[in-house]
Formats: sequence, C-alpha cells, structure tokens
Amino acid sequence: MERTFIMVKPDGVQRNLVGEIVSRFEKKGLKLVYAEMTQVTEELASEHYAEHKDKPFFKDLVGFITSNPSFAMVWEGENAIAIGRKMMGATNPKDSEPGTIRGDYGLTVGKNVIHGSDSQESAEREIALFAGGKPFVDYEKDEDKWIY
Ligand code: ABT
Ligand code: MG
Repeated sequence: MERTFIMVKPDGVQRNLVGEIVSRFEKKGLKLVYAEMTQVTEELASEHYAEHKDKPFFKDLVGFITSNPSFAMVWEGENAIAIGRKMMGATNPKDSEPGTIRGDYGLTVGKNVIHGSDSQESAEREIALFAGGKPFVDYEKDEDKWIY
C-alpha cells in the first residue's frame, strides 16, 4: 500500500478547511494513519522546500508556511500519491479545475491551501521529515472490502 504526506497549510487551517479536506480524503477511500497539528519551524520549512531554495519566492514561501500552524497527515491506499495530487489540483489555483481542493478553495499560488507529495521519493522524504519516529496507526477498516 502506498503512503502520501498531505498537509493543510496555515491558510487552510485559518480558513477552517481542515474538516472539509479530511472529509474528502476519507470519502475517497484513503485511510488516515497519522495526523498532527504542527507549527512548522524555519529549519523544517527550509529542508522541506530545499528544491526551491534559489527561487525568488523562497523567502515568502518559508515565511508563509511558518506563519501559523499547519495540519500534517499521512494517508494510505492504492496510488495514494497520484490520487492525492489529483484531488489537490494544479499548484496555481488559476489553473486548478473546479472540484479539486485548490480549484474550489484557492485563489493565489502563494497561499494554495494544501501540500501533497509529488512522487514516491518525496513521499518517503516528507513522511520521514514530518512524521519520522512518530507512531503510525495500523488498522483494518471493514469498508476496505468495498473499495478493493
Ligand atoms: P507544494 O505542495 O506546496 O509543494 O506545492 P506544489 O508541489 O503543487 O508546487 P511547487 B512547485 O512545489 O510549489 C511549492 C510552493 O511554492 C509556491 N510557489 C510556487 C510560489 O509561491 N510561486 C511560484 O511561482 C511557484 C511556482 C507554491 C507552493 N506553496 N505554497 N504555499
Ligand atoms: Mg511541491
């Protein structure tokens, strides 16, 4: 089973979108195995967004993600990474389709509500970074037999 790291960013937490976002992932059939309200530190943000460190928006990005608490989660299921990205929609809300999370709730690329791993490699890296050493809950759901 694949696992993906999903995080409601500070704008999503402030705008009361945590419940709505959790609900969408639950209804899709993915399984929540880890969740935590977390204040992202500057150190963690710089590590998480290391691929963007030379971009002009890096400073604002780190400033934004550390400005207020985020809601970090790990979701499990078949093709969880690709499905998570589809549910989020395109990075820039001007390009994300209605029906996606960013398409429905985002307006600007700088505050685009949600983060999700974009590959197997980044999922492993981000899960280790945000949830490394944390207890993951391993459990069965009766619904699973109607999903798989
Ligand atoms: P993240 O889930 O935040 O990683 O977004 P995503 O993978 O969809 O998009 P990338 B390219 O990784 O963007 C990272 C963050 O940088 C912001 N950004 C991006 C800008 O502010 N301006 C830009 O021109 C671009 C390309 C958007 C993403 N996060 N936020 N918040
Ligand atoms: Mg990214």
